[in-house]
Amino acid sequence: MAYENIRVEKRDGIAIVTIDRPKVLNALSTKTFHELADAFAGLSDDREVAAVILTGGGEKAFVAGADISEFLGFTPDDAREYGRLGWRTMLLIDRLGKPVIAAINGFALGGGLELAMSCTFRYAAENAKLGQPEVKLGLTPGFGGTQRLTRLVGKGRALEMLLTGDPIGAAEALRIGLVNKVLPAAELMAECEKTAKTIAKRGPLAVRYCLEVAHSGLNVSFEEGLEMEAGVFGLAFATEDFREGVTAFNEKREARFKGK
Ligand code: CO8
Repeated sequence: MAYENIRVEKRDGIAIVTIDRPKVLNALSTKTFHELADAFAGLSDDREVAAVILTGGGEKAFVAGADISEFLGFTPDDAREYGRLGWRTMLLIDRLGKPVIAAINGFALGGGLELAMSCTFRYAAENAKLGQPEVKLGLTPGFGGTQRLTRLVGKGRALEMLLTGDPIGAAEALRIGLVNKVLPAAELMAECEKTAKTIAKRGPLAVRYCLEVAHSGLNVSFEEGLEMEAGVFGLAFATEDFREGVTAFNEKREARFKGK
């Protein structure tokens, strides 16, 4: 599939996906969602890619939300299908089986913040503004915002953002745990790449198991979560990567993992 609204670059075991419609602050049109879904399905199966960075084109925005220009033409059915396309794409990113780092290089509003929250974790530029402004449009978040924000920052802080619709700055996002790091804009991508490359050096299966258990463990009791962890711990012992990791440690060298 040839892309019009996104760019995908691959180098050194990582992929960089850029939503590239800077004229409309990278707003998420139906076509953009289809392209993102296609790209991430491909990255999920791509054994050369260990980690992904997701960012926005231009200097101003990560993503300023769903593409509002499409809304007034939507029938209720269209709106439901658009909503489904959005949350399914974000769930695909959330459950990719490899880490996706959001590089928030400006506005992350509405669907843009929901997209960033569907990533594994987030680094932000100092100029970033993050918010769920849907109530200002007489709408609710439609791509998981009410669920992911409450889980990430707690119910009280999430509801303050959801009900006022007002954005917060990068420093406040860091303080409440919505982003993991704040960097000068010029250093954001380099820092994301550094972290992505660090993860790319780790055992790919172990990374995937960590992601799986962290996700599934949130939906079960603590004890069941511990059982799941024990399950993948046992599974790791059946991998070549585990033998290589321990052998490399004993031989005081870097491990060469194969993802087997
Ligand atoms: N959709 C479409 N176009 C947009 C969007 C958007 N979300 N955001 C900005 N643009 C366009 C502007 O219309 C403008 O276009 P033009 O130059 O043709 O007038 C261009 O991008 C530049 O924007 P501004 O001139 O407004 O730039 P400013 O720096 O003055 O302001 C803001 C930047 C504050 C980000 C401002 O653009 C803004 O408020 N944007 C809208 C933010 C917003 O409300 N986002 C949430 C949208 S709703 C959503 O994401 C979830 C809906 C739930 C989906 C449910 C599915 C059924």
